[in-house]
Amino acid sequence: KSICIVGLGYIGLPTSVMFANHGHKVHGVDVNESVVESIRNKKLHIEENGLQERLDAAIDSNSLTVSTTPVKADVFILAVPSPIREDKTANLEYIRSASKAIAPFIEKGNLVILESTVPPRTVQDVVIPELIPSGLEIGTDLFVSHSPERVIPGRVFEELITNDRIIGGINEESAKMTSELYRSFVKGQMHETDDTTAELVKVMENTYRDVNIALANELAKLCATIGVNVWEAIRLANFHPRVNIHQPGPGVGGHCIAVDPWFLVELNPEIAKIINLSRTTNDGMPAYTANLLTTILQAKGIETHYAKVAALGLSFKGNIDDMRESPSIDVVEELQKKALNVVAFDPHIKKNNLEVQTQNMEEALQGAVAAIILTSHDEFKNLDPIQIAGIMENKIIIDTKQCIDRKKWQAAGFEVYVLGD
Ligand code: SAJ
Repeated sequence: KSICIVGLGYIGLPTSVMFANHGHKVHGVDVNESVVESIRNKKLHIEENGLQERLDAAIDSNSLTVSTTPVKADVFILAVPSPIREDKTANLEYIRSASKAIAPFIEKGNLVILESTVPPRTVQDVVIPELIPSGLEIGTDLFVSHSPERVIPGRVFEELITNDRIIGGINEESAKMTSELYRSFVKGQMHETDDTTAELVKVMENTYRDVNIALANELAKLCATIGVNVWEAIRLANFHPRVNIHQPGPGVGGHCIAVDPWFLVELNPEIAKIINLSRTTNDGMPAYTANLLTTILQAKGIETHYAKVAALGLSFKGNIDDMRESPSIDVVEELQKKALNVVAFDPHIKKNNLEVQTQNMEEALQGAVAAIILTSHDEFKNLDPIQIAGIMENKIIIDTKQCIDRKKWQAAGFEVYVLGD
């Protein structure tokens, strides 16, 4: 089939190369010219395991072309962002404009698939109205579905292939056509349903995770007051066959879990109380983390005003390069509000997006009164405390992800503090 994919980000690009490497002719579209230019030259603007070789193969075999405008195709896939506004309501403008952009290229018999995570009813209320100008009868001449992406950054290709897929068609025929298409590379099961149910299912999955993480964070705060290590307690509780408590941390980031629950709150804040509270709990973790650091320093009589602190990790979680909604940035800001001099380092974030960022870890640690680990990058797990000990002002390390070997660090003379302990 010929497939036109709109949006070449964390989902659209991997999906494009997968279809291109599985017998389809793919045209990728992005409004950002520099993104299009770099993909055309086989240069990646995002980091994802296995993406480079798959992109090389797709471009070299001519099965993937890219530009800033859509082309005619059998299938159109929308993989554009659906962020929230300042007031926590969904901003569906990218979905609307992508739908509008493909409308002139649509012909009889085509299929339009929305992959972006969206509030329930978006296909009905936002996408379909933009497709009506095509003049085609929706459901008989033009088929529409929602098949939400469910892959986890870092393991995108593995999950694209093995995860089950939710296929929400506006009618059975739309769902069937969509299942058949993804069958090109999906080994998991296809679960066909209607479009609005599929929209809700995806948002529910991420909300479940957010609420569960909020519970873990609340437990972490409680544990800290009674001298129990929450990580150990959660590990033990999870041996129960029906318990799966998630992990605490400095906050919840990324473009999914920190965003999607608001779509449900927006539906009815009076009803969605636990969801709302969980979002607020998780959003409060950066401030809690910053307080933890200053409390430790003050208890040791260390002057915090203008003291240098090394923040290790800026991406929203370990081993990825994505800084969207990263709690690390909020922790840095909270620390700055407390007049600390923060210098941040992240081996995965190449560009200097933040003023406080350095590309050199030693520069971050040099003379620091403490270091705080905010993401569980392998590079931090494997740090050699003996090397670091000499360059810091105090041997104090705060581990918000319980990712370093406490005994090894203690043996090197460090005082190790863990969030939720
Ligand atoms: N986090 C915790 N504790 C945990 C797990 C995560 O604090 O136990 C934090 C992470 O550090 C990170 C944030 O939550 O800041 C989100 O990380 P994540 O690994 O839970 O999820 P994402 O955002 O990378 O991907 C999620 C996945 N959803 C589910 O697992 C239900 C993925 O499958 C979705 O495709 C993706 O959202 C998406 O695009 O919606």
